[in-house]
Amino acid sequence: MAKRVADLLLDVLLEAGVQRIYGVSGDSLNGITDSIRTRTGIEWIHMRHEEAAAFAAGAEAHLTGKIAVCAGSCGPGNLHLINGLYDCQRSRVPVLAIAAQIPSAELGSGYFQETHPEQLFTQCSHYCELVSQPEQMPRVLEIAMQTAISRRGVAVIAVPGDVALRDAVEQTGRLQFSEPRPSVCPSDYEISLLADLLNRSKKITILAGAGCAGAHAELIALAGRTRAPIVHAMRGKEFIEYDNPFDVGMTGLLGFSSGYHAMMNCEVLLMIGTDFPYQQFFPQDATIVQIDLRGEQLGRRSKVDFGFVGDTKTTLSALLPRLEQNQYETHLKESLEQYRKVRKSLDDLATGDSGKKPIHPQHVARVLDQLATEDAIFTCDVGTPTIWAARYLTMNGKRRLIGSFTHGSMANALPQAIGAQVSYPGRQVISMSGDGGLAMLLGELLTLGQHQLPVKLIVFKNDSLAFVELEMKAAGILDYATNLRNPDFTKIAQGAGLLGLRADTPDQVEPMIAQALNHNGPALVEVLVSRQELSMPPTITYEQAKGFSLFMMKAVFNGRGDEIVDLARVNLLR
Ligand SMILES: Cc1cc2nc3c(=O)[nH]c(=O)nc-3n(C[C@H](O)[C@H](O)[C@H](O)COP(=O)(O)OP(=O)(O)OC[C@H]3O[C@@H](n4cnc5c(N)ncnc54)[C@H](O)[C@@H]3O)c2cc1C
Ligand SMILES: Cc1ncc(C[n+]2csc(CCOP(=O)(O)OP(=O)(O)O)c2C)c(N)n1
Ligand SMILES: [Mg+2]
Repeated sequence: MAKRVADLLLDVLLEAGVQRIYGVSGDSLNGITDSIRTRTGIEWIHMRHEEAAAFAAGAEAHLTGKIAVCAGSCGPGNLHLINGLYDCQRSRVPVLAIAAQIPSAELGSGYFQETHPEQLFTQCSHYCELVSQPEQMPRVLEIAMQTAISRRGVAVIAVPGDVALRDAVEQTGRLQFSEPRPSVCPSDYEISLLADLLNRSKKITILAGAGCAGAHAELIALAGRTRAPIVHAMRGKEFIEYDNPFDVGMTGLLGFSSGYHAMMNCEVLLMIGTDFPYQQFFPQDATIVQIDLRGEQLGRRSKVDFGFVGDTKTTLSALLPRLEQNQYETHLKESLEQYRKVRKSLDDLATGDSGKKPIHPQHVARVLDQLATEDAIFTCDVGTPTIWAARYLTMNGKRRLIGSFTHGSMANALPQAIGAQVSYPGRQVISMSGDGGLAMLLGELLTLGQHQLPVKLIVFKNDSLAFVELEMKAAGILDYATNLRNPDFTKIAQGAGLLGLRADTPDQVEPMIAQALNHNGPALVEVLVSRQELSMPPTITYEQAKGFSLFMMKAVFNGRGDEIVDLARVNLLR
């Protein structure tokens, strides 16, 4: 039988090491799914929503560093991919999306399910092209893959169902896709400029991000030489926080006051591989130096006095021999002491009194951290689970942490956990889910059951969109539209073929989580956590404080005194 365009597409994917495609099938994808059916070495991962397929592919790409693939059928099928693909694009993970298209002869007629993926996906991809005739395959696919790998992001190919079923013209595809790994170093002159500046400075703070992955030793050596506390941005947590005697925590609204003050009190702020987005957390008077692989990132978030283009490992390796030992210890000592105190106060919140409600979410996160394996993969939903993950999960160089940190989409944790578990069947995968987030892509519980993926879901059941409630309080708006009337998630889990458990009281938290983690299959634990658990920013601005008291007054005027008592009981009287 002649090779079809779809077969050639699969040949190229297999050659590139792709082991699976996440998606939901459909008429226009028939050529592709049929070609997968006849092969070994590549698997169709049947999801329940294409958005989840894109999130799952993104998690695979994040963890493996290799290109991952998702697919959606024409029109609504691939339109559903978009939010997940936005997340992949913004997180800079290499993902190929196959957007099936309506029959090519119908294009432009307003046909059933007609959309124009080449236009729809341009914002969330580096490359997006229609394969309108067999001659374009495999070249367009190869360019798409090379672009996703090289520019680290999304590439989309739109393939009409009939084109996929036509005979291929070419018979073979490209055999390898190079991942560029050049060593990028600022010029010799720039390195001496930077060394001179650091050698002249006393109070130096490092703000490090995900761009420090793979350069842990160099970063620690730099901090040792410059006696600089290291503040990390959220996406850098998994690469920077562990084995780090200079760690003073994160900054930002979810950060630690020690991270905040270390940045605000320095003379020189050295930003390395970070795109930390919040301008108000940058110092006004310090000299700011930024090192990033991408020149266009320089000065994006704050004024920058010196910007250097380089990869972290190469740049720090070139810099270190030129650095003198900073003799000024006070800044580092003070920052570390402040960190010790704030860490203790956060740890003090992560407790539970036996039998006494409510369960504090910090306690749940702490127990998870203690019981999870050495190389567990955590995912956390946007919402308060992101806070608990940032503050209570301990990274160790083997554990991983994925969220929707840049795009900030709800409902990311479960589909990302699916991608993680499929890619690493032997590792423990834990989804820290919000009750709002879980409900948003609830159908993916069925994917766990269908593929028997032993993901462990810990649901922070606070019967609200708590993060939004917190934002409303801080802005002085009375909370509204945040209430959730929740189902019994344990029953839903059981119906989907999962072990379903509930922790009602603090003393049930540990045994229930332990049971779920030890269960040989997918499991869900719903934990009834307190709703009003404040996660105050490291520094409370006048506006925020004003907003907060305004909330109190509005609540009293509206006769919601109960809630204020609740707030006080949970947060102030603990
Ligand atoms: C609800 C919510 C609240 C949040 N609150 C906070 C908060 O309080 N604090 C916080 O920190 N974050 C917070 N975040 C996350 C935040 O939005 C950002 O995603 C995060 O701060 C960015 O982390 P990063 O700088 O490490 O990573 P990225 O944004 O991914 O930046 C990495 C940078 O490194 C560069 N790079 C990549 N490779 C290299 C290399 N080899 N060498 C040099 N440079 C390289 C890239 O070009 C990029 O500029 C929150 C997210 C959510 C969803
Ligand atoms: C798709 C999407 N819709 C809305 C939001 C706004 N938002 C951010 S956090 C959040 C609440 C999340 O609720 P839940 O998952 O229950 O977590 P909680 O904060 O209650 O722990 C909402 C609605 C968003 N980030 N993404
Ligand atoms: Mg909630």
